[in-house]
Amino acid sequence: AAALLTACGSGTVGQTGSGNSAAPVGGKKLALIPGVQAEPFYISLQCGAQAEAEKLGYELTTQAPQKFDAPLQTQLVNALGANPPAALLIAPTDDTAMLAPIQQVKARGTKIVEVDTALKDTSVAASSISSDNAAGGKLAAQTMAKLAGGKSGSVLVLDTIAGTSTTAARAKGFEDELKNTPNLKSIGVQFTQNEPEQAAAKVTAALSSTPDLIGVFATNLNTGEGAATGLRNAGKVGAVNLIGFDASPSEVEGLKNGQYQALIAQDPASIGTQGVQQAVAAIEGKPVTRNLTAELHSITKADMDANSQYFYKQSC
Ligand code: T6T
Repeated sequence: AAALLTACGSGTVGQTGSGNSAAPVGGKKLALIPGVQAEPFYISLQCGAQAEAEKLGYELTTQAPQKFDAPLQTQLVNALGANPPAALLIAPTDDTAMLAPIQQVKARGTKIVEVDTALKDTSVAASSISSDNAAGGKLAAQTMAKLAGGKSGSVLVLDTIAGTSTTAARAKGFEDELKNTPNLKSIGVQFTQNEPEQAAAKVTAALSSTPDLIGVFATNLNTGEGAATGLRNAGKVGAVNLIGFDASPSEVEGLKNGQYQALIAQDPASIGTQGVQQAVAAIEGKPVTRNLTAELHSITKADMDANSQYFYKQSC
């Protein structure tokens, strides 16, 4: 786990208009609480945030839960405690369950910036920065249609945990767009709890219940890794098209060796950079943009070398 956050009550930051009544808090301290620790998407996001914080003269401390799990993340939010940071950048692991703990931090004067995922309640954060996840799902469906090349068949969508705003938007964007390709039919969205083993088991089950399975859309890194395992175990690599989201080192390796036919890569470093910029603007009373997006890129084996700048990092 990352180092514990330390508090600094000596700052002279100004209050800005988001309704906080508490005294200015946190000095030049920013806290980042990603969705899960030791995971290339959030590591890359942290790298972007760290570099920008240093540039702007702020100190960023990161602490991430061991699992993508709302109770574990709540403990970290609560641990910000009586000495909260000037701003909290957070990827809420549940769009509803994380509302109360985040609101408590906000009530002490901390500015809230959502990075990657978001709460359903849009009144809490000063700013939200994410990929356009619905557009990412749409891009995945268009890529799936291209890969099928007019062939008919069924498609499975693997989501993570109900209440994860990002993957839900990807699944919905995919399903909505797939309706424009009459030869492809979705057999529905299945949840994996963000566990590769569950994703592998869902693929195994779908292969036996749906003989015309032609494609799988895995809405994030873990679901993709599990789906690849499921296809490998059944000897279906390449016969069933697998489109993954994200571009972790293992997914990139999988694209290279034919386990994935395409990846939709996000730009997590840019989400981190923009998150810090918005947090600092909110702290310093400068104009803040409520919603910002980072770019997405569909990458196949054929163009992967030209797109290597979008691959995620394991360390900064
Ligand atoms: O896909 C990313 C992130 O955008 C999503 O919210 C959760 O899963 C990842 O971190 C990948 O594991």
